[in-house]
Amino acid sequence: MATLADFKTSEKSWWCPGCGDFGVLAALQKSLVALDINPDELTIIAGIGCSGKIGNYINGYNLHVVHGRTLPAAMGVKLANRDLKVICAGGDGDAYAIGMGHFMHAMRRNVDITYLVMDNHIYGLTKGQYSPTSDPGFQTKTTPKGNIERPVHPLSTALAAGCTFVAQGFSSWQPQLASLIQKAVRHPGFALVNIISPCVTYNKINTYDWYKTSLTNLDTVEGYDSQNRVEALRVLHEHDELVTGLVYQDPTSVPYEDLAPGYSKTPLAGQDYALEDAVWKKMLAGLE
Ligand SMILES: Cc1ncc(C[n+]2csc(CCOP(=O)(O)OP(=O)(O)O)c2C)c(N)n1
Ligand code: SF4
Ligand SMILES: [Mg+2]
Repeated sequence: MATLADFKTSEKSWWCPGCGDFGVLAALQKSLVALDINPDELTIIAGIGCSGKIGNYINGYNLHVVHGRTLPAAMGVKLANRDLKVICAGGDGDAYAIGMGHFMHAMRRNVDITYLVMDNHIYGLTKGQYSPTSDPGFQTKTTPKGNIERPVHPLSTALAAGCTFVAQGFSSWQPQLASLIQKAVRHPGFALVNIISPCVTYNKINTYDWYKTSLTNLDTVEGYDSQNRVEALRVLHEHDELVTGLVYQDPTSVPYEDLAPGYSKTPLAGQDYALEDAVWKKMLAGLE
């Protein structure tokens, strides 16, 4: 069984002291141990951003892809080798701005991958521009007079798009976040965990203290039914998405891989594709 040390790398951290991304990394590493996954069974597909550096700090296969393109890469990896645990990680810009088109289609396709979005309501890597989740009125380098746009609501958007697992964690609340990540990885289908991960350098409004007083923990909401999509939408609306916990899980979810006609149970990556000479010649003849 792998230990915490097996998931660490010798890479020196690039993140600012106090960045919420440290909490995401810690919860993910703890979860991998609890899930009894080995580093050689794990693929992290990371986006571009401060958040995307997370792949460098976790021992496993790591693809650091073009900005906004974690999901197509992840679906390709999962379909080529369904034995791998595929976890995507990136920022709110990577997911909900440049990557939004992929996000919508990945959810309805329901390939068995986990998506951790490290949401700090800002573009951190490029030094503080507003993002799709920035609050109205938020002043940044690109919105010096305050943000005049309405924010994307990732959780409601996910529910509307047919996502079969929707959760939100907070990087400071480690036990709940680790538990959500484990549930997401176990879920058979596409699982979104939006993680509030404060940027201490460029976002002085949505701070740790601000979240601690603004968030409602769904685990403490009596009678909350995480299998009821309509109720989930209502509660998200009521709290302006400032909740943590399991928002929704479809207990009947069947992943894309199990529905695709003719798709093999044996990982494609492990199959022998050597063609017999006669078959090859017949194929060539068919092209003439
Ligand atoms: C195609 C492309 N467009 C723009 C950029 C510049 N860029 C790099 S990271 C980034 C946004 C980062 O914000 P986010 O995804 O929220 O990650 P964070 O740094 O906040 O973790 C942008 C616009 C890029 N690298 N590639
Ligand atoms: S700029 Fe913000 S998001 Fe990036 S490492 Fe620093 S605190 Fe974290
Ligand atoms: Mg960001």
